[in-house]
Amino acid sequence: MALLPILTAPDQRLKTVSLPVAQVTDETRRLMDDMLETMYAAPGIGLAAIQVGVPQRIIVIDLAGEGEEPAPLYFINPQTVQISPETVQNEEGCLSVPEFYEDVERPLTATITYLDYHGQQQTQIAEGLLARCILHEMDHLEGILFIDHLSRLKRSIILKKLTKSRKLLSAP
Ligand code: K1U
Ligand code: ZN
Repeated sequence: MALLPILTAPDQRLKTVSLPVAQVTDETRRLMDDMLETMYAAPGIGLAAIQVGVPQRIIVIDLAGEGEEPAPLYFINPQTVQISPETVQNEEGCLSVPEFYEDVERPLTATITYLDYHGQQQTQIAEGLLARCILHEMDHLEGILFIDHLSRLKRSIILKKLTKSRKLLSAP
């Protein structure tokens, strides 16, 4: 397994619309294993393949808390079949927007279909944090970041700060 570098905004590759996976192969599984290791190391609770520069419709998630058994979830080619009209506002972060946390309004529940680790068709009915995390990661597959749900002013302040800290990090 390998740790992969995570792209950070305003990297334009994060705006890519990812492509469906044609077939779930050992290579797909190796990528998902590496994504999971990268996500645990960050640490985070979710990761989309585009965040490690791979424009494929692949998501990994693990909501297990510290001291709990790992509970990895793998979603390939996820598709929303139902979202609740009821929405909730809650704080989100993103490994591609490091150190910023903001409230985002999202549906309370979501039902999705997807292919699992073995390429089998599955359905997930998600609520609360799992629904939020799945919808956040599915946004990544469309090239959308959580800051795109904020006001233009808030987004531009965050992007300016990220650009500044990136310049400071790359300065000799
Ligand atoms: O970058 C990402 O897409 C991952 C992101 C997922 C997410 C978080 C919160 C709401 C929706 C989606 C993160 O994992 S940010 C880090 C984080 O939330 C966290 C880190 C360590 C422990 C617990 C949470
Ligand atoms: Zn994210």
